[in-house]
Amino acid sequence: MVTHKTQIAIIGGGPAGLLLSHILHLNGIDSMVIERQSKAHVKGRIRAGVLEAGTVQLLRDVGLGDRMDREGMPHDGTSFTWENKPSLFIDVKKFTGKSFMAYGQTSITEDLYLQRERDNGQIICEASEVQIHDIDEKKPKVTFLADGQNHEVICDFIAGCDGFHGVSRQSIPTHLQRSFQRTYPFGWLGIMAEVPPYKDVLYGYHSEGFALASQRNPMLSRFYIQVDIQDKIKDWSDDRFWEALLRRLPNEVTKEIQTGPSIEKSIAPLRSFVSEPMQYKRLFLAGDSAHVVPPTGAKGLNLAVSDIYFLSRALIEVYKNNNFSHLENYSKTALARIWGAINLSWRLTKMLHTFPGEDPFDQQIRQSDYDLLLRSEELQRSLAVQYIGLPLNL
Ligand code: FAS
Ligand code: PHB
Repeated sequence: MVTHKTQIAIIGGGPAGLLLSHILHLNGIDSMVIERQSKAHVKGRIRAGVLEAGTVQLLRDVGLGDRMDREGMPHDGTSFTWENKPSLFIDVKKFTGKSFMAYGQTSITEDLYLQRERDNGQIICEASEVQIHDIDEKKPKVTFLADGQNHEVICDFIAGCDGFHGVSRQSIPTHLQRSFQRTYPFGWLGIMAEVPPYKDVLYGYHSEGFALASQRNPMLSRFYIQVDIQDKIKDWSDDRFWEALLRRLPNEVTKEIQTGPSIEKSIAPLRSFVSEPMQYKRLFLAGDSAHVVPPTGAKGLNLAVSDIYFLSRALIEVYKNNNFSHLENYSKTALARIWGAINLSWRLTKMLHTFPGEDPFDQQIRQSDYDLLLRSEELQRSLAVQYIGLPLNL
């Protein structure tokens, strides 16, 4: 048994785990990240693309903004289109004074790994059989297998940043847990193409299905279309994808879209999920280990960041001032912001997707949601405030 000692054991080396490790390091607090996959696998994941104003500011504040500010694409608003109706630009800058940034989670993960390596951060990759022990003791423990050896990490606290399929959430006694879930009867087929992107982040409703135009940099586009939950990648050639996407968007948009061969293609399922509480004794959950949102509101990664803002602030208070108040209220504080994002993501998903088996009443309600947005600047303001993200220092 190889024994390690640290202050915070972090399970999961995705954006939540790495960002927590980095912020703790900046505040002189020692941590060890234990990641199941290889570094290449984690860095190769293609996921989120839109950063809320609070996320952008936090990354700058902790010294991770340089590449984002060089390569990211700032936006003052987001576009909506609707079959046979006028398009709508939600002017987030006008309503909130803030902008959001198109900058891929892939790049953020690369930036985080690079920074942790520069700071000699302890990151154990390709760890298996990760287990949590003694979370109700003063010195909880994480054990795992790596390089053919058994390891134990003796620590003060454990951060469960291991995503929806991780082990951390299961370590909270089931009789204390409450979970809330909605699974959606469709998926998102996403492609990456090395072509100049459409100018806006654009959400499109069409009776054939939802479509989204996004971007990563001036020569890298990201597009999605709603597909049947049973669909497989092999069902979708590039040509079929582009034809479906262009059918679902109005001519004033499609004439600006450049198509090209996909360099990545994947289908993601959509679900809304929250598990409460996000803490038990010396275990604290953050990011997708505690909650998952459909990507329609671009909230998943941003919620992971706000969880880490709250959790790192709480742990720093404990070590610097022996003050446990933020830590004791971590779950309550994080959940208040999480449910706001769950709400927005669910509403936009309901409004912008066709649901199998829905009746004409459902369709009329969906159309009226959009018609009200078109007519009401107050509703547009409300959407802008939620889309840009509530301030982190609530
Ligand atoms: P992550 O899942 O990113 O990281 C968890 C880490 O823990 C992983 O590296 C995993 O390998 C590791 N792990 C798991 N089990 C472990 C164990 N037992 N031991 C050790 N390590 C373990 N969000 C958006 O905002 N926009 C999008 O378009 C979008 N698209 C997405 C597409 C897909 C297919 C998925 C799955 C998610 C998408 N998301 C999107 C949400 C996504 O970006 C998450 O919100 C974000 O990755 C959350 O970060 P983490 O909480 O760090 O979880
Ligand atoms: C993306 O760029 O991947 C993206 C943008 C907006 C969303 C979801 C995903 O709502």
